[in-house]
Amino acid sequence: MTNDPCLTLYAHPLSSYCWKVLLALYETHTPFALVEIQGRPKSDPALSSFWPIGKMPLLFDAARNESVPESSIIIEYLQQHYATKAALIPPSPAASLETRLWDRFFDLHLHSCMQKRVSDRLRPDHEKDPTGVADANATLDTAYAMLEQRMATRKFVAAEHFTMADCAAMPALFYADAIRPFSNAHPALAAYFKRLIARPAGRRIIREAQPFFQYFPFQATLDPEFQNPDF
Ligand SMILES: N[C@@H](CCC(=O)N[C@@H](CS)C(=O)NCC(=O)O)C(=O)O
Repeated sequence: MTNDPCLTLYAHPLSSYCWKVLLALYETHTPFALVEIQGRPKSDPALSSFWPIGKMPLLFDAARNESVPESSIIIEYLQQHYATKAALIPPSPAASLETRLWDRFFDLHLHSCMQKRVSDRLRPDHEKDPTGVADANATLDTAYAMLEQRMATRKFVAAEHFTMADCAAMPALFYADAIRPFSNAHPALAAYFKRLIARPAGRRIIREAQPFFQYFPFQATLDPEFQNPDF
């Protein structure tokens, strides 16, 4: 009899999509082993042989001999096979759709814009894409305004309790706020973000990422609180 977890997450502590799955694992107290991807995921043989798209995270489940890519699918898989303590996708059909809608909202309209800003910052000057950056900023502004309205009357974004949509929200908002800060027009959004990062799972993920924040190209505008070892 071994206590080794059968789940292995291929991920990196700085990666925002990996945070989304780490949040799900920590929130549900699901045991797993972390394999830290070194360098680009595309050059990692274990990951890219299964998922040539070359994006992390990837979950491997030794008990079922299954490899699972894509953060939302990993969370759905965890819910189907492992989650015991928390329903990250609510059982009611209406609430489950709402959860998936807001999960998509964060990935497609916040996370992708934040990633666009990061990748543009890393490009050499002659490869910059000012139109793409302006589009990303405009979408972020729209997304912030929508969230401000929604979060004015809610504790969690999709249901009465913490769900997959909140897992998607936390990393997207964390990095987006450093790149295009919330303003005085966003008190409800800022308060929601604060509630997410105050959860033990959120704090743990931020602490685990601290040694790597030096590689985040917007480190200068990251709240110093997040870089404090006592966070
Ligand atoms: N849709 C994917 C997106 C994953 C993704 O964009 N991962 C980034 C890290 S946050 C990545 O692997 N980037 C590495 C690269 O593009 O080389 C998901 O939800 O898992």
